[in-house]
Amino acid sequence: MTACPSCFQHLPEDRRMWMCQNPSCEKAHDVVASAYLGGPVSSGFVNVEVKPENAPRRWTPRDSSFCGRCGSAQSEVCWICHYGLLPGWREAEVTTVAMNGARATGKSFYIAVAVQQLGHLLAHVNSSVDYGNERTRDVYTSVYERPLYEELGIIAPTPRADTANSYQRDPMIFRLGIINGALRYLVIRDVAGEEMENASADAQNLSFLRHADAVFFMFDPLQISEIRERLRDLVPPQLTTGGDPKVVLGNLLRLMGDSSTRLGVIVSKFDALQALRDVDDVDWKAIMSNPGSAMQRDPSLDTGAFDKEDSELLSLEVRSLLFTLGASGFVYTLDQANAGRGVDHRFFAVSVLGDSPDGDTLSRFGISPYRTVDPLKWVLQSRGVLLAQ
Ligand SMILES: Nc1nc2c(ncn2[C@@H]2O[C@H](COP(=O)(O)OP(=O)(O)OP(=O)(O)O)[C@@H](O)[C@H]2O)c(=O)[nH]1
Ligand SMILES: [Mg+2]
Ligand SMILES: [Zn+2]
Ligand SMILES: [Zn+2]
Repeated sequence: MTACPSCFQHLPEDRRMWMCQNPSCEKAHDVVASAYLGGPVSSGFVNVEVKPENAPRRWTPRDSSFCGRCGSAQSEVCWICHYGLLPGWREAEVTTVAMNGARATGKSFYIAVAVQQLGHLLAHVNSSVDYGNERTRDVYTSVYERPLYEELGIIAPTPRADTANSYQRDPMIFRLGIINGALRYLVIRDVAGEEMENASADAQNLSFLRHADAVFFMFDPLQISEIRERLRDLVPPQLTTGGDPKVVLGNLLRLMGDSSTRLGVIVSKFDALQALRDVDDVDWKAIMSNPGSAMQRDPSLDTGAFDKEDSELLSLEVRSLLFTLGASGFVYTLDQANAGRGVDHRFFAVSVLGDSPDGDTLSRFGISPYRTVDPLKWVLQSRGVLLAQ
């Protein structure tokens, strides 16, 4: 059983949908695909096949299908949202991750750097990261990689899904190779913080949040004015700050409903908090320079296995750090969600840069990521891609 790369729902085993992809064949407005994508979509001629009631238990659907209009070979699309599937997708194992958080919390920077770091991680399991399709190559290199690594600048704010031709309507599909006996893919969907700050609970184009294996929620410590104030002389001021994380978390939890998606709560821009070592405040100095703390280490790329003990220790430390940051209301919202049952969550700390950007250019120290792959290791282990140690 595998999931759709776009709506993240499990593809039903007993039915298939094929669609004509011939660009010169007739197309019609597709209500379902438009609702899932958040903008108008036209689709080609469709054929469907449903397992008959008297079919043998091991039913094999036909392996090809042809357009009733132009006769060309069709390709399979998701039964639910009509998004195109890559050849062989049903035989592969996919891990799905959705980003979340307010504006300017570091979601797009995270994707840019985490994908690079994932390559280093997979070397431990004798594999590597590749683009799953051309669309992913185009979007990842032009929107994420080039601005950050070549131009050493900023990534433009992610556009809302209802912006014309918004690139983030398409998931980014990465091929992780054959690991533990199966071909693995990782799909990452970015979102616009602007959209999450004002999200309505029935936004169908965000329904993938309910079905992801994990949602990564970015919490920006520089969003807290007291922290910004303390760091005024140490960290260059940011160009934008996003909305209240508690409000965005509330919107996310409404969108997720009672789903069992796990939530990685990531304190981003951790380099800024590490700069608190140098402020004239005994308490912060002590918290940020305790040599026994998991926050002082970064073993994330030492092995290809997920270190459960390190992750649990770090999670507890980051949780108490959030209290020190005055974000107790945020933490209690997680504990009390789902009518008091809480959400399955874990805390992380990452810095993708290792140092603060000055305005719209990166620090001359370049990019030295800290614990960036930790959240990915967590979700990949939950899907059996990586082992636990
Ligand atoms: N100090 C520091 N700053 C960071 C880090 N990551 C991101 N930033 C800063 O945060 C800004 C916003 O990052 P983005 O990744 O574009 O934020 P986003 O969450 O994608 O924002 P939207 O697309 O508007 O939702 C960047 O321009 C950087 O200045 C980090 O690790 N450390
Ligand atoms: Mg963004
Ligand atoms: Zn789908
Ligand atoms: Zn056709």
